[in-house]
Amino acid sequence: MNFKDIKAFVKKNLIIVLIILFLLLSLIIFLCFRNDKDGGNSYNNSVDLETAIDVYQANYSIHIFGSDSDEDNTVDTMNYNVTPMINMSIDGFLLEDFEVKSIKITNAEINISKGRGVRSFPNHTLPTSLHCLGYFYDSCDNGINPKDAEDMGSEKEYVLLSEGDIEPKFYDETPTSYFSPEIKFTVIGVGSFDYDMIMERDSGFNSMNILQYSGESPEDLVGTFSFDVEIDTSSGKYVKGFVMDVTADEFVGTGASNMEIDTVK
Ligand SMILES: [Ca+2]
Repeated sequence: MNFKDIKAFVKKNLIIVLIILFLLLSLIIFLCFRNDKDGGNSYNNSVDLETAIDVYQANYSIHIFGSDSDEDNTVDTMNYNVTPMINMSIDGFLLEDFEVKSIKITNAEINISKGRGVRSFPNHTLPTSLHCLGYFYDSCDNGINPKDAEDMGSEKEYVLLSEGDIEPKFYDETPTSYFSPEIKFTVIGVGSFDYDMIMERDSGFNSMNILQYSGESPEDLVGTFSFDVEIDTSSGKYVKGFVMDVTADEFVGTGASNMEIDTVK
């Protein structure tokens, strides 16, 4: 078949040729989008590092809770926590040279239209022997009042344990063989209510009903919470993005758990 024949064929079967071209184009677009969904290449991790570092769990939970903002010992303010539960294994046994140099959380961001956003990280003084943590990184016994909680910024570098040590003694320590990012996002003062009025009306207060007491619409409380995990190794830098889109249907009762996190390579 020479060029002339091809030209004649195209002319004769123009519609079929156009359909084939259209299908090919659709296939290309579909493949591009599918790659994006699988993580795309926005951070360009090497294949080696993607093999060495695996995110095997990425979930988050929402918890709605009340706090006392005027210190009369009655709750009057609605807040919520967004807590990621992420587990990553780090194992460069296939690589010739693999040493973890640093592990950081970067670009922690809160995008909300109501309330005050606070990002919190554990300090190097919070022992893992303390099992009950409050809404921030503190003890349950004497927790920080949300009105006093300070935003700790968008970055946190973790303290690396020596190789082979897998037992962190502080919440901001991590082994070099796995990482579970410790970060809490809190939205403070996303609504308020009158405790005394509710007690009088319902002759009781139920923390499951805080959202209802506040009269806020879940649609107005939604937000996006995101951060990156950066692992610097002797074989290059690995960055993984995590995005938590809190939707209106996650504000039921006291919240939701085991929601899936979107990951971006
Ligand atoms: Ca109060």
